[in-house]
Amino acid sequence: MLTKRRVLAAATGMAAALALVAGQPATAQQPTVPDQGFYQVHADTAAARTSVARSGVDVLGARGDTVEVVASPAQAGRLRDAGLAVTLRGDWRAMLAERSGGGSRSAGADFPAGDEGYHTYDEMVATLRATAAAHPDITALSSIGRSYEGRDIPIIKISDDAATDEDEPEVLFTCNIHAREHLTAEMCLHLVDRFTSGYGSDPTVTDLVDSREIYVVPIVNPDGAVYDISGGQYQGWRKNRQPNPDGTVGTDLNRNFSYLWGCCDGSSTSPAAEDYRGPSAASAPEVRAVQAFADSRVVGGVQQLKAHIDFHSFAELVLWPFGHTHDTVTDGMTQEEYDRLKSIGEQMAASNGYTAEQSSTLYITDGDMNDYMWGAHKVPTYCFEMYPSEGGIDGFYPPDEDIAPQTTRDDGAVDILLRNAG
Ligand code: 0X9
Ligand code: CA
Ligand code: CA
Ligand code: CA
Ligand code: ZN
Repeated sequence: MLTKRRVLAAATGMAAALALVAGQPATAQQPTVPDQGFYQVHADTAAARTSVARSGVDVLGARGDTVEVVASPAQAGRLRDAGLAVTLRGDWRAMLAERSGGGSRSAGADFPAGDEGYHTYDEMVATLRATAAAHPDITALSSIGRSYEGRDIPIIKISDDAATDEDEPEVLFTCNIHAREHLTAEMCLHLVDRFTSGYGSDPTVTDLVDSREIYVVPIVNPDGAVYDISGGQYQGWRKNRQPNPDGTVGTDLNRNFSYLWGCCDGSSTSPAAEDYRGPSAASAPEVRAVQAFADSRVVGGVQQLKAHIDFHSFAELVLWPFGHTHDTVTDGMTQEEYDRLKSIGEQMAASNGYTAEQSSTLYITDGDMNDYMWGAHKVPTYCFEMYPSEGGIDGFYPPDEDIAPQTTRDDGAVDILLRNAG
């Protein structure tokens, strides 16, 4: 696999560089444990995966029995002391640099050379404007609010007679809440393209646009997404860019939502952690914007949103709530509700070939968007972890040639959700 080759190349390059610094041939060098290592951890129960997530490491992805993490030598040692099998796969920084073409980049603030097919934040805004101009009757472009650094968070509505709030099931798609998950922004832009350019020619698209009100937020975390491609290489950034009092930066937006925020040891209180929940529920402006939008769709006491997907990467999973508990039936979830969420989740996974499970089966989280959408608003909601199924650094940065096949792959699943809405 390309992934393995890249990992090896990065690890070898690192050893050689260290050897040069030491003035010795690479062969004389003992393997050096990187400051930030990329590791695979064997964790074959949800409890073990949750304890990995809680250990302070940066969880890149988890699927089956393997959790991929970035860890310091001390963190890796603590995981080993806890009895877990931990395998070093490479130097995270070196792998990021290698994936970014060794620092060479295209002009301006674009993605690294070779990946220009991805949309920057500015390109995303321009694309939405062009789409709205080309399809004025079936689109309405606005913003749900501003990021910490003041960027608009655009939302586009797609429906027949889009300027009018009609009595049709409303469906929300959100993407790129985690900065480095750029493939998801492309997923949302693909939805926008498909449901506008296909209107009037593709019968499925036409029917769904006529009978639904589709809302798409392509980049929930614009500051993080911009930061992640700054400085000449991919940064591996996850959180937003809000400063913390201790000098670190960033809140994990997907731990900052108001429903049972911080309830269940499914997020960190440490500002440096990649899953830092923030100082208080909805302390992040990006989270407040999403929550305010969901609140705004309660019309006459009735929530108009009837379905939602929050796109993430990677692991190829369809996840349904709750994430804060392993219970199926619990406060805010009846057996009937659970069965329906599971049934539609399994139908969508059968369509795109992902694996379907309750989100807590992956690991416990609290304050994520899906628990909020269901817990606070009773909106049937899913987390899609997109391509690839595994992959270390490449997991977040698949080549731009993968955009078209991996976004169209979810068309059938998206249609299932839209048909079942309401
Ligand atoms: O941890 C997350 O926020 C999501 N995974 S990611 O690797 N994209 O960061 C998964 C959230 C789903 N909820 C639970 N697993 N409980
Ligand atoms: Ca390319
Ligand atoms: Ca309409
Ligand atoms: Ca409506
Ligand atoms: Zn994510």
